[in-house]
Amino acid sequence: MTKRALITGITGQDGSYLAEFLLDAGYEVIGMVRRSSTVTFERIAHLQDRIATVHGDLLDQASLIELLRTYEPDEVYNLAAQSFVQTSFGQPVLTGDVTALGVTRILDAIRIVNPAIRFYQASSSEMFGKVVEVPQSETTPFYPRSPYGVAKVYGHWITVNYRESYDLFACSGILFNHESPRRGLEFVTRKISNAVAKIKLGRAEELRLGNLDAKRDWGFAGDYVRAMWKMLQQDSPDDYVVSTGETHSVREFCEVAFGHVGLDWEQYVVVDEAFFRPAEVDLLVGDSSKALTELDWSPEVDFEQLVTMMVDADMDLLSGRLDAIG
Ligand code: NAP
Ligand code: G4F
Repeated sequence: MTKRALITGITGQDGSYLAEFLLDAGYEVIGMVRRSSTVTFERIAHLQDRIATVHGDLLDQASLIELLRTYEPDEVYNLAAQSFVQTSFGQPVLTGDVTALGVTRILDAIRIVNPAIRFYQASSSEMFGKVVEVPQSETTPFYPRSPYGVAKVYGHWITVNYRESYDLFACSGILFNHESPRRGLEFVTRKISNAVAKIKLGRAEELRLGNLDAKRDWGFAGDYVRAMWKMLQQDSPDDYVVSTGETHSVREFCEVAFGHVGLDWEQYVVVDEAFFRPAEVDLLVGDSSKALTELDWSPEVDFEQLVTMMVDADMDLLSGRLDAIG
């Protein structure tokens, strides 16, 4: 029997990689998209004839119930969110409504329509925030440092609560930062790779960044969607940290990215207060040994490969060698 998956957030970075992965695994893929005045399908344009896109919104409970009734998915991957930390400081209520309460809306829709549906929640290492131990694992207490982080803590615990209250097969994947050539341009990695390509091609002269000392455990999004799927194939639902176990600063990311095209980052990067946050997450590094042992998951792309992949892709895109990041 062909399995059917519903992905919320299919137009995002992870949604596009997960859709590719599930299609290759023989799934029928339904992607939930929200109404917008322009088309936001750039990342899934190459999949359009293989997936069905249907309208719904995490802010609208009835639309979620209707989608589950109509399409009867076996698995739901909840990737939709207001996912940019900086924006969450300016739009804290919207972030809470989508990124926190949105999880309850979809969990409750599952409880009402079909409690046998398996559910994946996109939780985040941002929940660890001002970390209380290094490295961070499934047992590390949360200390979020942004409205986004606070919203994700709510999403995590409501997932656990619905699992325990209603016996739902609901998993929370605590994923550390994962990047790719499809990453949104506002996130620091893609901001750097894109600026490196522009500077190299003579289309920009400098790159303005915030805190260069922040350290992140950066992996490749294509590796991380495998872990999401594996969680839903287990005998029982659980929560897992997904990470590389290595941490690097924004400064190191700049060094490798500029160095890859023969440039010295210090000549181009300008520190700009506008990109500092009211409260910062200084250091993230994950311990994903549970995912290795129980899911047989480990990352395949390392830090250097990730940075150079992103710079190469932006060089191709900006020199017209690619029409889109597909
Ligand atoms: P992303 O590129 O920002 O994609 C977010 C997706 O959510 C987009 O498809 C967006 O649709 C959709 N969305 C936003 N508001 C919505 C709403 N009200 N109703 C329905 N859809 C809505 O994020 P990502 O990097 O792929 O991340 C996927 C998920 O993993 C997010 O929940 C994120 O918070 C979480 N996460 C990400 C990372 C990471 O490092 N990437 C790490 C840990 C957790 P539009 O295209 O219409 O805007
Ligand atoms: O790339 P970022 O914006 O990602 P951040 O805040 O770590 O959040 C991402 O990862 C989370 C997982 O931990 C996800 F849940 C979340 O959805 C998102 O995908 O910033 C990374 C670091 C921060 O410390 C930031 O202060 O880079 C620092 N930074 C320095 N200059 C900058 C900049 N970040 C951005 N976006 N832009 C800058 O100019």
